[in-house]
Amino acid sequence: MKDEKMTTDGAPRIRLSDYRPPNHLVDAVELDIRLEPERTQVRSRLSLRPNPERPGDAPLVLDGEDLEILAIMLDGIPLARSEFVVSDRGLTIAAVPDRPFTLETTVLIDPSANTRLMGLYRSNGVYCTQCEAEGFRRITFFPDRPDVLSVYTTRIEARKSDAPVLLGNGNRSSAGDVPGTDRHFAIWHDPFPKPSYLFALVGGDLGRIVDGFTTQSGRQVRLGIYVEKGKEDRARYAMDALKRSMRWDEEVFGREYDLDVFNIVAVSDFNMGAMENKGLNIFNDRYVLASAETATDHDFASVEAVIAHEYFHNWTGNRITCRDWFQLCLKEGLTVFRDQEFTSDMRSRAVKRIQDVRLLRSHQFVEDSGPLAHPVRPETYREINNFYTATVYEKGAEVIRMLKALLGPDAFARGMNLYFKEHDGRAATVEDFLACFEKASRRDLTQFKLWYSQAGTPELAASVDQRAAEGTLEITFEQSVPATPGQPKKEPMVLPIAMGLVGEDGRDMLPEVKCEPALKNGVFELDRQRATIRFSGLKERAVPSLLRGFSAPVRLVSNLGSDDMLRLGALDSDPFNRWQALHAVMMKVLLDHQSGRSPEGSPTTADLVAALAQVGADEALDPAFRALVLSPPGDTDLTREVGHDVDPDAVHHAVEWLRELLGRQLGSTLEDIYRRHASNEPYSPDATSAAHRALRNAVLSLLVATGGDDATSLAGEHYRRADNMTDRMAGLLALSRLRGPVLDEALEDFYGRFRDDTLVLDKWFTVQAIAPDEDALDRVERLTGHPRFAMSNPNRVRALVGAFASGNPVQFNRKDGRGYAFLADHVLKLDRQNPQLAARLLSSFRSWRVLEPQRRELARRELERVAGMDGLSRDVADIAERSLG
Ligand code: 0A1
Ligand code: ZN
Repeated sequence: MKDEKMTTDGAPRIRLSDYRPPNHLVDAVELDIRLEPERTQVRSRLSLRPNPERPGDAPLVLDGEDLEILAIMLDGIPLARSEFVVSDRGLTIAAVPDRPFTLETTVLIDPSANTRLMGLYRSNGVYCTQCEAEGFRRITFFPDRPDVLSVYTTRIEARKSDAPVLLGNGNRSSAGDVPGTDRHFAIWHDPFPKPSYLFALVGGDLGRIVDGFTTQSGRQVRLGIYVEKGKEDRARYAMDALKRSMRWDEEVFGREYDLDVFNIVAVSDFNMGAMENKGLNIFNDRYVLASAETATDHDFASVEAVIAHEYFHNWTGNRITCRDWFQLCLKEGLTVFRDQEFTSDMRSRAVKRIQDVRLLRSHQFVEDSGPLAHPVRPETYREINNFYTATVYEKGAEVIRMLKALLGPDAFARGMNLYFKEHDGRAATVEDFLACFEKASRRDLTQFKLWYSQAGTPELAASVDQRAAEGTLEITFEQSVPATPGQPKKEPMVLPIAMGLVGEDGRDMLPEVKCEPALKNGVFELDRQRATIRFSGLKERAVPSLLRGFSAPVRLVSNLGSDDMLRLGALDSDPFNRWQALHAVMMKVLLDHQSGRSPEGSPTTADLVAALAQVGADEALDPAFRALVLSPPGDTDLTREVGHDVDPDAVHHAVEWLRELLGRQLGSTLEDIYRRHASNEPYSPDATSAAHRALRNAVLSLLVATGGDDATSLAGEHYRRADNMTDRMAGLLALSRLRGPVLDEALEDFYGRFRDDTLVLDKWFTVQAIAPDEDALDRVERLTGHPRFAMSNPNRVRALVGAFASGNPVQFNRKDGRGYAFLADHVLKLDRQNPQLAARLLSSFRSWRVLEPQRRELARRELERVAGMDGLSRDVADIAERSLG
């Protein structure tokens, strides 16, 4: 394969403000693809016409990469060499008719050599495609940009023995044998105009399960999930999740499926989670395959969420797509919001919110405060692959959530319906989207739009002044948005602050008091830098519960003391804030420990332990919620809170100290919970059963933090008795913290059971990569030489190298800098093969600037070493340069 050797200096910087409509539109695409492992032939016939929005003499510009040209014909006549220009980026034909015309091209591509996993490639002998964002140009010449929507007809041909299954977008219109050969074909027609990034095909020898779905208007849809043969049973949960997603989208968003077929294919080599190609979703198999023996509860929940996410894209992304890649959040933020809502309805809303906020803080807040910070809608990029980020996805979803909070559910629903109605079949922008909500709510969203353009996590300071004798309480809010790369100065944003007042017995006092200005649905809108809200007529001391449900993605700092926080932890009717308050007190205790104060015997620590015991043991509460409460902050949480000159050893030490203290001081409560929540029932992945396991396993993790022989025998027993992967992994993780021969035995046992199961073996690699002991790096280096380790499989690389770099902060940030050098070496090695994955790994350096000076210097050197290499991919060069910038 020809590698694209280009540094970012050579790559154009693409700007949102430079957007121009395409010179030509493509009404129809007919493809004829003859699959061969090394020489696949792609013939394409494009029905083109000049775009009325562009000047008449504009040249035809088609993207194309790594294509070997066999023929080019315009309106049926072969073009002479002098009539077109080919570069390593595409094909330009200067003189084309000023009326509709056809262009036929024939090219050869090599799927077996495609290690980037973009375009057409082979994974485990299966032909599959990945075209988002710019992969279609690696299949044929095309205006490979999302604002060119076309109707596709695809003929796929392959040797029958190689690829008995042939799948494409849309509905299958015909299929048959190619007479006189060992080959067969299938023709797929997709009636919905779509951009090229949603094109897909699959050819392979796959097993499948089938099912059906009747839509709300009574149409029958055939559902198929294709997996490696022998793994069909493991796809049943995904099928169930798919049907529930289809029903939910009808009931909640009024969206019905539109084709006769919906297929999902699981492949084992995939750069991301999954892809929403029209009618033919292609998945990383880890988000399809799940069984009690091989998948944890967390894996089951991820399968459900990713199946839903990709399915929901059919409306938010496919029927309405993005005008250009700057609008990525238009489909991603909205679709994440939709999948979060789906999970909230399927499982526990409060638990889902807490999990999402934890993820937002540990990924997006970290990204937003470092050198890779960018707005939800970036304004410039060099490599779009590097913008599939927590900011675009997760903060993008938060923006939609705030929109709903500000407009209320009815106006939000009206805005969504208007968007579906007005933009169906089109490529839209964030402006188009917001205009629908302005119309539906009659509200000006100009200031709200800053959420799309200003990077950085706003800080919200709340100063509470309570005068009990006068029965008043005032809260002064002040916001500030930190400077981020390229954005030194920020405007005040509009922040929806959901709040309540919690009385001594826990009741909500809002209805009994006067409030100025009045709250709208319990929400105070802060739309300037500083504002005060005043409550009067309070008959008793109240504790304000601020930012309920995490109503805005900000860092809240308040002057409430630990006593008030513990009251919220015990009594707040908002479960998110209950969790948040207890978490905040744990964080305070950790920070005290960090700064050399000794909180072991402090009243705050004693009260915290009592509060955790009470919530932990409260059988009236959802066990999944209790599990979250009993999961103290980790290294990444504390690092974020410390914020500068971080010593990862000290951070780790503090985190371990608190876990050990809780394990010891909550001992009997924890043992009691551990016993009560044991189950004799056979495994079921449903949310209720999973909640009990989550609680028991959170308790196990604290109990073993005390160390010693008792801990080892408890963890060993837990591992041995496990009859499902959730408990087995919890036991193994607990043992991995304790080290010793029991762990070695368990690792050997695990390997013996699952040595032939790639997905499960990833867990075995990860457990060893994230154990925080001193030997971690040596072990990880050794494991890169293990016969089952392969740089060509992205899941495996993420499971070992990625897990070490992002899941083992204390050992990755070793004082001697060896962790950094290890990562840089692997990034460079991988870059020659799979730049997208290499760039993702490199972004593990995203918070190097918060480290103490010695480590900061070591990290900088490694980043500079990477940045200075010749022949870097655009993906890696872009991350390296921005990280240093
Ligand atoms: N649109 C997909 C994400 C995705 C993006 C790029 C890919 O290229 C390898 C693959 C998938 C989603 O949001 O699920
Ligand atoms: Zn998506």
